[in-house]
Amino acid sequence: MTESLDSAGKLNLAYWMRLTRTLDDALVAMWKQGRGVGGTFSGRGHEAIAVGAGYALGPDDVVAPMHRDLGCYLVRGMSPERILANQLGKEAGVTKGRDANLHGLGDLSLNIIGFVSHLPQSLPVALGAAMAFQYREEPRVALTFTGDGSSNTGLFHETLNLAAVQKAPFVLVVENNQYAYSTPLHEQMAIDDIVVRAPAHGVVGEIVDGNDVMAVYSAVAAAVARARRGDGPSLIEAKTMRMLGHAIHDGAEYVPAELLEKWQQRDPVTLWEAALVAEGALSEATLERLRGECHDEIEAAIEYAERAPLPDPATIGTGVYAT
Ligand SMILES: Cc1ncc(C[n+]2csc(CCOP(=O)(O)OP(=O)(O)O)c2C)c(N)n1
Ligand SMILES: [Mg+2]
Repeated sequence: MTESLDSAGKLNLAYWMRLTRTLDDALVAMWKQGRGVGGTFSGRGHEAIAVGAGYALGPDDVVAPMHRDLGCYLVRGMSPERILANQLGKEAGVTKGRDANLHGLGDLSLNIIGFVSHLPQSLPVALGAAMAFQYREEPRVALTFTGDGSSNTGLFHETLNLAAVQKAPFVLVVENNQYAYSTPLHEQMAIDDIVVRAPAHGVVGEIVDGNDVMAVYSAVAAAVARARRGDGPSLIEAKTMRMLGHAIHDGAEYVPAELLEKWQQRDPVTLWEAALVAEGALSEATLERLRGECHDEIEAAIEYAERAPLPDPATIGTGVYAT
């Protein structure tokens, strides 16, 4: 992957981010209308991180997304139909109706490792994949994400340490969205930038504007290239803001309104669309068409998922570990 993009690539980023926002909005609306089954975690505000990082990977690279990375699932090839069917507990969903959530949205045929609820368990799993690639001498990279809150755990440090010692082809994107559930950043840690934890372990670290998709893409593409060259792991701290509650049942009254207003001015989806319009790469008419296409695509996927059958109750014990 190169670290810059031609105009088609830039438009692709706009498409994936708009599709992500449209699906995210639909999931939130459906939950509020009582049409959703499972827990719904909005990734509003995280679109540039999820899409930019996912887009920077090569086809054979592996990714382990977390709960705000809807855009990463989409950009790596998981269809809105399957995601929606999963959310509605349908047989056609990724987990065949076993987990109506973003949890478990793994599909190794797409090189996507499923997400489990326990944080940050994706870190050692992705590092294991990276070490396997290294051992087999395959030119592949493993990328995963973690939150600011999750970066305070022992597993975060153990993973970075081992990744550095092994010089593993591993990229960690920290989604610093200012909150872990209701706990603001400075009640969780006594540092301003999580990136300082990278050099402490011998890992290359960089801060990026998590609301600027091109910045995320470029930094991740450079980290992926470095990992593929055999130059070891990187940590990218992408600073952003969680624009809704932790999950949709959480109204986030504890977040100061001014903070949300400040970040709303830098909404990652509209920021990128405006940048493309300003540089003449996108006309207002094309932008309207793109938004319409995303809307129609998601509406069709909702219709499909709502009509799709539930799993056969006789299969309830299949594919689960405890029955
Ligand atoms: C081991 C573990 N403890 C607690 C939880 C419950 N929990 C889920 S998300 C979350 C907050 C995570 O915050 P952060 O890492 O900043 O990610 P964000 O949700 O902000 O994207 C908590 C405490 C969990 N999933 N796993
Ligand atoms: Mg957080």
